[in-house]
Amino acid sequence: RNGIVEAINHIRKPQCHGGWDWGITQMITGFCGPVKLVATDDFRIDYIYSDQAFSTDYSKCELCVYADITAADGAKSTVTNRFVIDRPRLWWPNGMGEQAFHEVTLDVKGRKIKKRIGLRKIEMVNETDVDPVSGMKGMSCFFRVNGRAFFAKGANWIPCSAFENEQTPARYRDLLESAKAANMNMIRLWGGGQYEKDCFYDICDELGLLVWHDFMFACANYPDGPFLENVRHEVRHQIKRLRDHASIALWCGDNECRGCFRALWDYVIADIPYYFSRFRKRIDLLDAAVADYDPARTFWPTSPCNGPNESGMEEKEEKDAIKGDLHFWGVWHGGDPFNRFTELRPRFCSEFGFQSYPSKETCLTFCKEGDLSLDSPVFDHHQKNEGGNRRIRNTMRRYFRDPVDFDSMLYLSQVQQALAIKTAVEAWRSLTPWCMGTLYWQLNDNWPVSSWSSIEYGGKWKHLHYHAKRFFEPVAVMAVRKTGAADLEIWAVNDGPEPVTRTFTLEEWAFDAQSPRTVRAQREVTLPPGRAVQLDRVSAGEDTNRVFLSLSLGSVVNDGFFTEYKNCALAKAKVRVSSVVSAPEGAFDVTVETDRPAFYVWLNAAGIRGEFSDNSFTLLPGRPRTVRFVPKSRTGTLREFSLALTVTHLNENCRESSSAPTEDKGNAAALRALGLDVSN
Ligand code: BMA
Repeated sequence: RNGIVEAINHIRKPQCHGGWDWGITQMITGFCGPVKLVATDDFRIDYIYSDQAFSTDYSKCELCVYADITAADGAKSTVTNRFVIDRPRLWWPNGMGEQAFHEVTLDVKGRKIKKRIGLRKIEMVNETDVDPVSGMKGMSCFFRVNGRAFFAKGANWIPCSAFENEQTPARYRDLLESAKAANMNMIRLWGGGQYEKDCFYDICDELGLLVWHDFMFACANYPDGPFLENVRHEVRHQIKRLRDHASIALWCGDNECRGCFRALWDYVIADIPYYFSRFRKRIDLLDAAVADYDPARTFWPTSPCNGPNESGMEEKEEKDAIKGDLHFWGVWHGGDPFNRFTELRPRFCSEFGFQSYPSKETCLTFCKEGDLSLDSPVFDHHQKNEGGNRRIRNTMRRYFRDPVDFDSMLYLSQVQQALAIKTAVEAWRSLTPWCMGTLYWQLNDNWPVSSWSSIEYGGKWKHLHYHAKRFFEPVAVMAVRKTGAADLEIWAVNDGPEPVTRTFTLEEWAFDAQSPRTVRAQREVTLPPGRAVQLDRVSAGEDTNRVFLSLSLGSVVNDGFFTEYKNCALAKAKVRVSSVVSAPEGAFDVTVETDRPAFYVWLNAAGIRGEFSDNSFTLLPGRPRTVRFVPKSRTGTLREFSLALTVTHLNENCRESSSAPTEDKGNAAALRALGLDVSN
């Protein structure tokens, strides 16, 4: 659990070293990163940083570069130079344009230092408004880059390894490239971890991944007094060190330090005004540091909060989803069903998550075959959230029939995690532009563990990561099933700056069919930029457990279910790999086909590092799919790859039910005939 090491909040080191609900307790101590002792009788360059100011149409940028210099006798000075850049090439986040850089060279007495700078203006927009649904006063929470508002799509980042020597540039690059490959444009650097190594920010700049940057405080009650004096030096250094990274979107005071007051400590509840005033002192100090050392960036007091003023830092309740950022843990910690996500109207959800197990390959890095059981001590040791395994298992009963064996348990846990997060993101993207951000918890792990991550320790993508790639597509189509509704709402969203026209197709399929039962719609639709549009509303009538919808919008596909999978009469599909051929650069093209609709079709090349271009998808009869496997390390032969390749799908992993599905339509029709309500 969090904070096993008592009073870790009094030590300025990554707070998760003291234990976290996904992390090993590992109080490593010592220098972090390279250490140099440099002798000089001349001077030292402490920091180089810059300010950017744009003309209203972005045709001019005034760049002011500063260098803080300390002479050998200790005298300090700041050297300044000003440049005006006409028609600057701008830096944009992933999916919005290029990541252009300018090189700044500082030359002091022949000692040259080069720095790469991205020119761009980033703003956090907080304007009061009224929720058209509840009539309550809300406050927007979205980012604008170079004058363009955009939907933030991404995940939370924790340290990429619990072991300092494993935090290699290759590991950073692999994880961040995976984030970009999943159409993300923002990463939240979470406050219980560490101010990251330079390579993290360099890669984020290069890939166009914006960083919501917490200061490193999390889920604790921090001291005031001399402790804060120490903090002042820390944040001054970090801000000056990092502020020139184009990727940093804002500075945030901490993770959940305000939110924890009631949740964690009785002694705090007994005197909230006192503890709030202490919290406030730290937040004020951080606020002032940002104003002094990086005035162009927004300071966000704590995540989550309603906004950047004192009243915004009141305790956040669920009704406050309509103001500022939100951490929503009703699903998972609260045990709520997945469609609870559809009941909220968040402006920017910066945390929400659902756990799964790692793949068998990753489990076998810490477990023997014989210990592959939820109750074995070693497997349980790699689950740090109390009751986590129970919650995964109980949730499975809500949505799926029993897994057939332990491998299926691992598979289903990843499928249900993907389903949970997909439900949330699609519902919230359908609220665009009311909602303008979803950052799920969490991108990565810091050791092999059962957790909320979409990428396993070692880099392997879980089902969720493939779904993220699809649910974060810039132009997306989705079926939203709201709590209590029998109908599916079909929505489309276009994140780009221009309207787009695509062919929208809506087919209804029976689970045992070989072709669609009906094509309910097929038409050209034009989607305006930055606003979700409802395309249809579909009811399955009496057939909720016999049919599903297949949606497509141009090349983007999705599907819609009217009820839980366990209620559906899924067919015994025969999915087979029909061909494997070598592709350029050591890749392989794999074609799969099926005789009946198959869901969460999962390709795996055990023991070969690499990812498929798509995976965990729906496969329809008569529509073979070809996906490319790109290896990440040594390329195997076609034979080796083919031997390692396996394919499975949902129905193969669930126990068949000999009884009728639980929502028996014959029965429901009979009840309806008697005039009884069958909706519950
Ligand atoms: C969030 C995070 C972490 C934690 C996660 C899952 O609130 O900020 O503290 O790991 O929940 O419990």
